[in-house]
Amino acid sequence: DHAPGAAAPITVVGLGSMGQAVAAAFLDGGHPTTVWNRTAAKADALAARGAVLVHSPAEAVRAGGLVVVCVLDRKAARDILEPVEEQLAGRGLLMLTSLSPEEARETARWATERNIAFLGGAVMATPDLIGNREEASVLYAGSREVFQEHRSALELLGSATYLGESAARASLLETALLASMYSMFAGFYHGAALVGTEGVTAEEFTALAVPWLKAMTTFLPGQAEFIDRGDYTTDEQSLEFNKGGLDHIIHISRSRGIGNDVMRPIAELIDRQIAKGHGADSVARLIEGIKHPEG
Ligand code: FVH
Repeated sequence: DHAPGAAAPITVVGLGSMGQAVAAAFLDGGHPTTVWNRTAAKADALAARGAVLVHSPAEAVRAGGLVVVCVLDRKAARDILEPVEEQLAGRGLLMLTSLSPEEARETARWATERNIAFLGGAVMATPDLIGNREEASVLYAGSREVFQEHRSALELLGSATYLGESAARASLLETALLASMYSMFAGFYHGAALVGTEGVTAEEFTALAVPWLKAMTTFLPGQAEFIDRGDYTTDEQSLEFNKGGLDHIIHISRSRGIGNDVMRPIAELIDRQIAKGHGADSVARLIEGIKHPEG
């Protein structure tokens, strides 16, 4: 529904802080962009830059092209989309609203039953980073056709990674990346608290922590190999070896009045695997304790 070679029309439904950034990136990339928001005033700046403001979700869907939904949550998205499901049939729908893996799977099923091609997107960025391909990334899962057809538009938002047709994947991978991030931050806070007992500032600590943590990430591919093989046999640093390190951190922290709430769960995971007789295995075996929690 657009001239060959011309940028495809895109409709953005939901102009909160993320939806506005997304619509602006499409506009900047030359896409004819139609927008709708429950509170119309949030479209003013976009309309001044050339977006077409419409006054109902039905008009927004009728505008043609890819329909991008970026409202608060699943319920808001459903309340907007269900009344216009007939107009959406045969169209591509990109959901940038955060969904749980189960919600994404259910929404994809709902869409498929109505002949709507569903693509879920998990935005790994804040609105101010949208458009920055170095720092913003979006994970996509669901309709391969929608991803391929609109890939160049999607790359206007940030780097675009397609994870396959299982719609739950974008949300699940996002959750896993956030889990890795939070535990890294928590370890950093523990370290900063510890050095603080000697008057070292968090800023000084950061100057050492950043290159250290970067260097440590080079071990992740090797850890992944153990995990994917399911064989943790190693002649390098074993669980027993790492137990010594963890016990040392816990002891020094305690002696300086620092809490061990971050470190203790790691020590407990190590202890459990050693108690099961795996002390000579790689520390990557800790994943077994995470996959099979006790109690
Ligand atoms: N902002 C971020 O950093 C994160 C990054 C990761 C992904 N999230 C998700 O993106 C979705 C939208 O987030 P947002 O930051 O744009 O959220 P708000 O600025 O609060 O805007 C919310 C929009 O949703 C509209 N809305 C809410 N309820 C309804 C409803 N019942 N019917 C119609 N629209 C509704 C709201 O409209 P209005 O209040 O302006 O009228 C805004 O357009 C979200 O899933 C994040 O988890 C962003």
